Amino acid sequence: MEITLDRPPEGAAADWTTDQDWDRFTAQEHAVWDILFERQAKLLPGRASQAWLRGLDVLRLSRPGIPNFEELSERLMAATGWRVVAVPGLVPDDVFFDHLANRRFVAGNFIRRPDQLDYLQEPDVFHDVFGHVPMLADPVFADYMQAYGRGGLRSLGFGALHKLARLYWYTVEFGLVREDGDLRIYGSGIVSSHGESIFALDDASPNRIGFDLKRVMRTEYRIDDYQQTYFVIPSFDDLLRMTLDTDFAPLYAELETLDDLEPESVLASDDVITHGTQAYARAKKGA
Ligand code: HBI
Ligand code: FE
Repeated sequence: MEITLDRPPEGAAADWTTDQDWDRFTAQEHAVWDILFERQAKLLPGRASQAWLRGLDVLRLSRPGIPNFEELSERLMAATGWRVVAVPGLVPDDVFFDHLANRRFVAGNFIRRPDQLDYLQEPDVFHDVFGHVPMLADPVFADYMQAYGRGGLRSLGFGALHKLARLYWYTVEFGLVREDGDLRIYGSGIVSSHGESIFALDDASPNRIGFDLKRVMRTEYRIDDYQQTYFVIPSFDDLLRMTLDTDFAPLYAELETLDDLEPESVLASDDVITHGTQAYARAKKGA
């Protein structure tokens, strides 16, 4: 796990938000955004979900470069009632969930360096805004994110955050959806990564398995490399309905009695779309 401070740093409010101070970004920082944006905007038609592609329009602001959150929030607010607020970096779980429950998405107030175009662990403004915000312009997904925030706050009372965090990971961050029979990307961690946008759909290495809430919440994940398993939802309506219709208290109790599963595991009960070779993960381990 990343290290998170337990109180807001100097200059941040009690809810950890800060002024985006957009004028402070340098021409080089805006150029990093533009390079990443162009590369991904070219790659994603035909790969990203229709909902994400439609939502990309909210990012077409009056100027190129890192979006100004005030202008962005105005557009997002008109679409779904969400806002984007700036934070210095990772914020504590309860703070994060409280923002989501109130339809505020927290976005990192910094951008990766030009030598980090392909990989960085901390969520920067490119991951947070390019990856997440287009999906927040979709009314159904916007409601799912708010429901997740409310559920997250409740999960803290059950000591079940690490199980619920797997749901976020395998949907919001690394989810695939079936559209017109094909697999499409909607997870922000995939759409904001050039390499994983190709790997997640085309590579023979990872498993692709039909989404099942209990199964997903048993499954560990890796934060340091491409995923070994992707879970596929039938639609965003189904995802929202599954989470709203589930009583999580008994589910958490049941999960306590079940073993956690390795990221690459495949069960006899799984709806297997691709049984991955895991060649990529094995090569990495041997390297
Ligand atoms: N903070 N800035 C930021 N961004 C996140 O995605 C985030 C966070 N704090 C906690 C957190 N995510 C986790 O609780 C979720 O991944 C479940
Ligand atoms: Fe993210």
